[in-house]
Amino acid sequence: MKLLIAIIQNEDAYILTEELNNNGFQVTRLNTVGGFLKKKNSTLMIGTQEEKIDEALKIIRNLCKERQELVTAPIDPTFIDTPVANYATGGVKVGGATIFILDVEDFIKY
Ligand code: 2BA
Repeated sequence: MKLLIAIIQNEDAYILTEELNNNGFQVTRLNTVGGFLKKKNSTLMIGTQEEKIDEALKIIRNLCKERQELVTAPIDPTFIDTPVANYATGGVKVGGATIFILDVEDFIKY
């Protein structure tokens, strides 16, 4: 058995969870926050058999879109009370999904 941990964007979480459920995958959704952008995202935990991993990855790949996020930050982050004029805005590409695949030692349901 494997545990798939997929960090995805909130915009894709509902439809992806529906699609995974409809294809026989059990999913737990956690509300999470990205460390860099500090923006809310979703982390899905999907426990499944090894033979079904490719099917789950295909569903995730089809439904999770890469997006561009605008970030505004001080040009010199060491300068306290930075005037507005000294901020810069740039684009950051956020991936459709970041996925970890772990081996599960035991799986118990009571
Ligand atoms: P965030 O940490 O908020 O990162 C959002 C996006 O910002 C990243 O997209 C990446 O394009 C950029 N980014 C992140 N850290 C950066 C840095 N130190 N310098 C410059 N740009 C940086 P993704 O790579 O697609 O990641 C999307 C979200 O997936 C991340 O949100 C984080 O929540 C999670 N994630 C990605 N890689 C991870 C990892 N190795 N371990 C744990 N979580 C990860």
